[in-house]
Amino acid sequence: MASKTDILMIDPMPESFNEQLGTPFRLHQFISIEALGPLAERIEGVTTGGGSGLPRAIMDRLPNLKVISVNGVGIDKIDLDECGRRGIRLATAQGVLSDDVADMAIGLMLDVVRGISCNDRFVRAGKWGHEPVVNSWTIKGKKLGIAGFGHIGKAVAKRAASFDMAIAYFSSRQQTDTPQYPFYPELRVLADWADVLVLCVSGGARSFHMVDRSILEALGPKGFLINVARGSVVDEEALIEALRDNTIRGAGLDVFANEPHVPEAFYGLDNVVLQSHRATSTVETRQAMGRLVFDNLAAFFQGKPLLTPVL
Ligand code: 8YV
Repeated sequence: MASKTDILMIDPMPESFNEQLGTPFRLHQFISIEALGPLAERIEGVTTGGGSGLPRAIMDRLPNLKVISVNGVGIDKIDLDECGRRGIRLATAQGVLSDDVADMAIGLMLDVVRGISCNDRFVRAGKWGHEPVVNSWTIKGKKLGIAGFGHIGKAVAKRAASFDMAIAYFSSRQQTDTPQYPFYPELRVLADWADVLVLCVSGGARSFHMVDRSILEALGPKGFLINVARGSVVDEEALIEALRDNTIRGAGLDVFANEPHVPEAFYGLDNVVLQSHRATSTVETRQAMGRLVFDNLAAFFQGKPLLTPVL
């Protein structure tokens, strides 16, 4: 009987995935570098989440690593140069999660602009009937700026169009398949134009603190920021200040710089809606992602092409 290939799981995967993946592979949950011991030599594949990636310290301990299958689309926490140097192949779960992430962006926008979570707290605190009900703002006719116009950014635009919003985008290059949306080559100019700025860019060095104090000032006191990209894209200190002093009106955040740590300063602010990096956390999408993680590994070890390759 052929021996099973050893796979290291950096993030825990659902039980159903373990059963499926466990058939042709031997799965090992990562605990710590120290705990890896002699197993490290046998690991040929890694599964990990986009938010966790594969820290270089772990990668360096896996001399026989051949393939990384990401349970997400983010590859900002994987050393691509080192993968290239060592000939390690890389696949993501691209294509199955864009709709859920776009839904989360729209949900956060509706929530913060219409004050839904804020009013939920008002009702639960028994304030209704004792204190005035505060008005929120209308979505229709507002200007939506989308930073990052890949699959997710375009899925956000498609949804927002049905709210009769004006839509424009910032991206590293103008897209040819969406001539209906104006392209802004400068984020600052888009932020100045927009009432709501949604971040859908990839993480990593190129987008680090792309949204700083000056972009928040450009967005302005009637503006809202929505982040479904990466926490690293936003200077969190600047954002906290901007929410406190009404440099912008509000924010909806699914991601943070140092997850799962969320700066406590956000907790006391009523003009921010917070989520625990769960835009792809639906039963259906997590199943589809898990399937793709498995199929990529299975394809690789059967000598077939990866389904959704990056490298
Ligand atoms: C997931 C993500 O939450 O796709 C990504 O890069 O960050 C999210 O979809 C994550 O991959 C699960 O760990």
